[in-house]
Amino acid sequence: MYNLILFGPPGSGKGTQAKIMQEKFGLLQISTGDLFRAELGNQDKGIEPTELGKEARSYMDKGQLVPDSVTIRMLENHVEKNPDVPGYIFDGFPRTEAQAQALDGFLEDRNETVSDLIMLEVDDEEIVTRLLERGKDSGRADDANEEVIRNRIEVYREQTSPVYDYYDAKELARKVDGLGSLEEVAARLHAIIEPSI
Ligand code: B4P
Repeated sequence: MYNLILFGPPGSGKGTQAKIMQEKFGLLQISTGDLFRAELGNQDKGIEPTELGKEARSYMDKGQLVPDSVTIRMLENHVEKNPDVPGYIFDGFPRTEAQAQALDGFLEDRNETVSDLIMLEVDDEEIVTRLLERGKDSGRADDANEEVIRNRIEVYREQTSPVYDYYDAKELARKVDGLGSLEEVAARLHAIIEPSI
């Protein structure tokens, strides 16, 4: 079982690259952001939000993190529903040290471990440019204005970046340049993970 944490600031290309890796290697992408968005409903299509979605929205729209207890439970449920895969790509999870400890404990109970954490490095101005561009047609409130995007970057620096140090202390963390074309970034990532799958 190969368990990859794809890490990095918002807009660094985690979701984009996880989809490419899922296609190429058969690993299952689990994006906590996508799982939350699936709970938010869709007003235009008359789809009501779930109770979880209502709670998540109040945090997501401001660029804040959804509380750990909600996020961890949702992640575990999703892994348990999808057991027959060669491994997982955790995309956007863990985002706090408490989530990292919960993931380690959860995997340990299944006699598994995190295999690698790879951080995509992208500077703040590139992040803002990418997310404002995506916000033009994504319909995502958290991509729609620069203030919320900069808050997400701040939350990443304060609450999420310690997760890198947590796995670095276990000698599982490494960094990859996230700038360049999708293909260039993908080639850098695949060179690291291919020998381990
Ligand atoms: P996410 O859905 O994880 O949002 P994200 O960080 O913006 O996604 P990602 O980083 O994957 O986007 P990508 O770079 O691929 O989270 C949203 C919110 O959900 C959080 O703010 C939080 O409120 C909540 N949440 C999620 N997980 C949580 C957790 N574990 N705990 C608590 N709360 C949680 O794409 C960005 C754009 O860049 C795209 O338009 C893409 O096309 C473009 N792009 C990608 N690669 C590029 C490249 N090489 N060059 C140019 N553009 C590129």
